Amino acid sequence: MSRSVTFKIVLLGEGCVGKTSIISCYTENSFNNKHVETQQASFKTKRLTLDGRRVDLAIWDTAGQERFQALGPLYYRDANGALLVFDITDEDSFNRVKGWVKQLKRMLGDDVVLCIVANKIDLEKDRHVSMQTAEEYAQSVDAKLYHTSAKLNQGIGELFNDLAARMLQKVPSNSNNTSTLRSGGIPIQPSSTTDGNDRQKSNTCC
Ligand SMILES: Nc1nc2c(ncn2[C@@H]2O[C@H](COP(=O)(O)OP(=O)(O)O)[C@@H](O)[C@H]2O)c(=O)[nH]1
Ligand SMILES: [Mg+2]
Repeated sequence: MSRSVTFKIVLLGEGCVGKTSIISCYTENSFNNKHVETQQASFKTKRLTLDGRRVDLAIWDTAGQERFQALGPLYYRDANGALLVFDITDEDSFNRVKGWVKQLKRMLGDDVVLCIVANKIDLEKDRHVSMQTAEEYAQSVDAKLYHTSAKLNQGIGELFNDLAARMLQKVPSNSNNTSTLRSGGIPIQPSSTTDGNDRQKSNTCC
């Protein structure tokens, strides 16, 4: 097998849309009904094999700074992919995604692979953002739309697999880069499903 590649993925979106839940669902196969506020930016890793190539994903979660629209440049820096998450029952959270996309493009240009994630599809009966509205918006910013439920583990594996494949497409096939691929990146040393920081405080909201 050729050498592995590591991609940095960042999650962005309003508080309580399900960012942490999506990561837990994907990396730990777990779901918590309570909102747990992350105290510091942290990342989890996941290893997968795509087209015979080992891919390590470093998946970054915010530390609640989204409340102040104040994610620092370190959070975005060298990200290969970004998930812009909204809650389909909350129109505000969808509108906020537009601001995050602008900020992201300002910080990273057009190189980053964008995914708009419509989460909580298990709450279809309370939907306030139509699929068509979300689809039209995603197309307008050159992003792909995904439909997920972290609660029911729907669409999550597909989302990360597809994102990994899209990021991999941007890598030259003869590349043997073993760390992050964006130029000037901080190498991320992968370890399987580890916390960058797991200091968390139980704190319900929503
Ligand atoms: N019904 C439903 N609830 C979800 C889903 N994903 C997250 N939640 C709930 O939404 C709340 C906020 O989730 P959390 O992951 O903490 O959001 P974050 O602030 O964006 O990280 C918690 O109560 C979760 O249990 C989902 O797919 N469906
Ligand atoms: Mg969170």
